[in-house]
Amino acid sequence: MTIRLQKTNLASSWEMTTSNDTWILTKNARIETSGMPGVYEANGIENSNIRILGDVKASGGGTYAVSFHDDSSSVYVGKASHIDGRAAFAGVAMNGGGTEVVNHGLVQGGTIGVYGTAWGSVENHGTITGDTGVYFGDGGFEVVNHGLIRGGDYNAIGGELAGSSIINEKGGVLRSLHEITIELTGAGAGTIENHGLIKAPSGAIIDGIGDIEIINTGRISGNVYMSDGNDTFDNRKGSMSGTVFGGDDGDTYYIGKSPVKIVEAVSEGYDYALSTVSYKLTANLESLQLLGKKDIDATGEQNANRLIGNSGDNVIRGLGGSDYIAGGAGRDALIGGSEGDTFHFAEKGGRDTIIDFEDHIDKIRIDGVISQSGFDDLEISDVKGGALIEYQGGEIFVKGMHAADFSWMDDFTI
Ligand SMILES: [Ca+2]
Ligand SMILES: [Ca+2]
Ligand SMILES: [Ca+2]
Ligand SMILES: [Ca+2]
Repeated sequence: MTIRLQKTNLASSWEMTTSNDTWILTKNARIETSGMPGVYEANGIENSNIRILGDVKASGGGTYAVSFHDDSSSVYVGKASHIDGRAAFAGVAMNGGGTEVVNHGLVQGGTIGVYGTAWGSVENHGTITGDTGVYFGDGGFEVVNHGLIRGGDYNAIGGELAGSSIINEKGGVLRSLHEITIELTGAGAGTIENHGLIKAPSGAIIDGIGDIEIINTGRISGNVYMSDGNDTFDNRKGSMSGTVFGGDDGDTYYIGKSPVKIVEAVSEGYDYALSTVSYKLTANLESLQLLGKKDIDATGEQNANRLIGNSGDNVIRGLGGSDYIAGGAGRDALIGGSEGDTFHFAEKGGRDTIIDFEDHIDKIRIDGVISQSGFDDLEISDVKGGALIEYQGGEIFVKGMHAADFSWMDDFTI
């Protein structure tokens, strides 16, 4: 490996003409070109390690300030450096897969700040701007942002979802001035982790038909559109000021202290909420599970829901629809609401209370009681205010019922 230095100013392209070498544009050197790239790798050259410590400026619609052609090359942009492609197509353009940009300075493109024709990675500690900030043509790319990536008329980050990962670290800002901040397209699965700020005038994140996983421990300001696919939105440690639209298929929401507004339409799949705080299902979410061991409450919506308590003392309300309710461990209060509900009890069920048991309409299901003979073995007795069912591992106080009211056929199910 040879180290090649460029220490003086150039008014023509600086060309990488050998593979596997390190090319350094030193701190006070400046390259300025018109109609041709400022820095570029010649055809067939690969594995170049390009370090830009000075400034590069290129102008001309189709060109780039810095471009390289083949796999496994990388560009490092120093803290004091300015790669100015504002009057060109891109600040940095990468052709081929496995390419890498590490930016500590300022990279600007007219159309795209950092442009990958295939897949690669961008690690940004400085600022990247363009009409689109960072764009990759293929999936499988990675962006890790500690600085600012800003889009103008288009996205801050755009590309294919499949196999891609975007991590916005603490202190990092992703924003678009006029468009959706992150736009991922196509099928497959990919992830966005936000520990910083994602800000948007029109929408923060949109993905297409694929399965996106969004983990937010920072702040998202703007709507999130997860569209088709089995998507996940985890907001347990973050905050969110827009609305999350789940779109079609089965979506999963992790809910924490900070409230999230969720929109699911009728017939948009079987959707799950898992919550560490008391939570009421938004319309058209189907399942709610309480997490942790705190004494928190779960409330369903007007349709059939699956409602699962945690190990604390929970109040669980099904509301309308035929709900399936399981309090789990702890002393739970269970309220089925209208229509026929099923109350499910398992081992270590604690002492639960069914507040509104409707004889012949609601059903009790106890793990291990799978036939009439098992039912006959249950201890059912009259106590003050209702009936007490004792089973292996717990007790159920059924308010307003008498022991004689219970029959295997009408009140139990397996
Ligand atoms: Ca979806
Ligand atoms: Ca649904
Ligand atoms: Ca319900
Ligand atoms: Ca419980």
